[in-house]
Amino acid sequence: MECFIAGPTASGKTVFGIGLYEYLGGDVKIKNRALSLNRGDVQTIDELYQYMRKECSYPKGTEKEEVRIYIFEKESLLDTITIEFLDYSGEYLEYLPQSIRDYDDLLNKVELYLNDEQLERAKEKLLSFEDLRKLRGSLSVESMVDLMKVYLISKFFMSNKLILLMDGKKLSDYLSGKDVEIIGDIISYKDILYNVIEETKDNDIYPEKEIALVITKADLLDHKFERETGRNRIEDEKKFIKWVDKYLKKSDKKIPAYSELRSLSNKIFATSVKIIHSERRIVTSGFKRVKDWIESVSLLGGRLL
Ligand SMILES: Nc1nc2c(ncn2[C@@H]2O[C@H](COP(=O)(O)OP(=O)(O)OP(=O)(O)O)[C@@H](O)[C@H]2O)c(=O)[nH]1
Ligand SMILES: [Mg+2]
Repeated sequence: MECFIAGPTASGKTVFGIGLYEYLGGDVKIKNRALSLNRGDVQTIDELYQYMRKECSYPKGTEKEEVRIYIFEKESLLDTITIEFLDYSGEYLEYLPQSIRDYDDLLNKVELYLNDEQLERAKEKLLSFEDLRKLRGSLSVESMVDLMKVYLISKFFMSNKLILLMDGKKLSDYLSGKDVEIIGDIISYKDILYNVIEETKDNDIYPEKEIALVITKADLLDHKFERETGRNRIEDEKKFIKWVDKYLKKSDKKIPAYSELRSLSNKIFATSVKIIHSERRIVTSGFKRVKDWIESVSLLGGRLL
């Protein structure tokens, strides 16, 4: 099974990826690799995870202009689950619907850099991590960005499972009337999925897809949720999801594109990866504590994957 995690800048991709990594960890052997398209070495998910355990803080955000890809794999007797995500600080998602519609123009721009096989794959929207790994180093920044779009579109087309992150911070700001950025993100997702579904429905090279929405940083909504309902998000996750759903579908804060997005998605979850501070210091030791940070990612892991 191939999963792809998508999310706008700072939506929590890295932290969520680390949470899933931890969830899949344990005794299972995990392959993990990372690729930076415009720098030398880059930390793997495992290194970021170890950093988080040791330092008890979130890993640094992706620097401007930097593009990294993380991939990790869990093998079991039944299946190999591959999880992949792209870390970047630009707004790729926003332009993606247009890039899907004008895909031929995009192909024209990168054609020059690809060998025949890679070009075939790019045409079919099946460009992979391995392709990018081989192409790295031979590209200018501009063509790298174009190639990234081809790769990103490919992931939307070829993954079995798409995990779309909705930033809980933006959601919280929206519900308290401070910001409307979340609307743009929801519209982008909806537009991307419409395009992908339209193009893949009569085409059997692409797998059927399961689409999961995940509200990240859900702890930032805890206060509002508890005040309004008297409930606790972790104890009552279903109620929490319903509460968010109702806001975005029915209240005066509703976002029309959200209803459309929900109708295209199979499931919705909420997660948080919270650093636990003890009274005087940040707790730094022990696996159990790490588990606590990623409580709700672990909880949903079994159902998400
Ligand atoms: N409260 C809270 N904050 C979070 C959580 N997850 C992430 N954050 C915060 O959001 C920041 C960004 O998270 P990342 O996982 O780096 O997000 P990203 O999408 O990978 O960001 P870029 O790669 O920089 O675009 C973190 O540094 C934290 O400050 C969470 O579950 N709860
Ligand atoms: Mg990141």
